[in-house]
Amino acid sequence: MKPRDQFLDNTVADTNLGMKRDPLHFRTIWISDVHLGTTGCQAQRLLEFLRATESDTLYLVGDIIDGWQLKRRWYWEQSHNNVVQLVLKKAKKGTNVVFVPGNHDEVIRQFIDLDFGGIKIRDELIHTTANGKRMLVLHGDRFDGVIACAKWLAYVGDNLYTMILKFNQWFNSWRARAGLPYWSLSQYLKGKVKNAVNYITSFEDALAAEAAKKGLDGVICGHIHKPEIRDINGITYCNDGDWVESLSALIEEPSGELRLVTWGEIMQLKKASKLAGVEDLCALPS
Ligand SMILES: [Mn+2]
Repeated sequence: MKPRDQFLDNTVADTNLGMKRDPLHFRTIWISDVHLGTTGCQAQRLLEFLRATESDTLYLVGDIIDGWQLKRRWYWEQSHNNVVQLVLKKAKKGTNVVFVPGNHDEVIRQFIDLDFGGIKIRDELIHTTANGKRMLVLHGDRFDGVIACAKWLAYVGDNLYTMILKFNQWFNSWRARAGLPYWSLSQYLKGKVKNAVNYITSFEDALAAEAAKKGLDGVICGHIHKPEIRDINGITYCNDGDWVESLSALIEEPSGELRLVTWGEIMQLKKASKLAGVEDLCALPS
């Protein structure tokens, strides 16, 4: 290659270093089940994820703040504040932030169709992907038999779940010290317990059926803390997971392709892009 050609080549490469080519810029990001206000919430890891990523639209698909647990015991760390501040900052800087409340933040449901600090509070809605797929976006608790029938039963389950999560955190800090990778006990248990498997399957089927009934291509939800993308009778079922155990999000590529990402994967991508000289896309909240 002649020196002049090489120069031209570099120029092209430089102009391509914009946001669109960065692997951490997505068309859309969906997160849910953050459970701010609980000890199980992994706010620090969520902060790292939100700082490393950018999107045109950010959907908060419910159970972001855990009003149920906060009502019983006030628990709020600085990192929980930082998450709220960073989301507000993203909204201010031009990210289209949409909050679809869930059952744990149902108090926010009274504010549906209002906007707060640039964050749109909305009920179930339809998202159209870049390749024209129409996806129903909702938290999903409406299809949860236990919660629809008896709220107290859900509370009991909630307490047991909190205990498992506490054990999980202790267990994983031990694993980290032993040099072992993160491993979710509750995810493991969910896969083992037959009832839980049955419940998850019927939840997924119910949500896919709802999307089919509305004549849509798919559904995007949260609620059951089980990240997933799969085809159910021609309907694309997506669950963005959670930030207490699986540390996952659903993303839409500029092409419209939907895929699940984890905190670990994003941290690796960030490391790789830093090596290539790309700075943090969103600075620390002050
Ligand atoms: Mn929920």
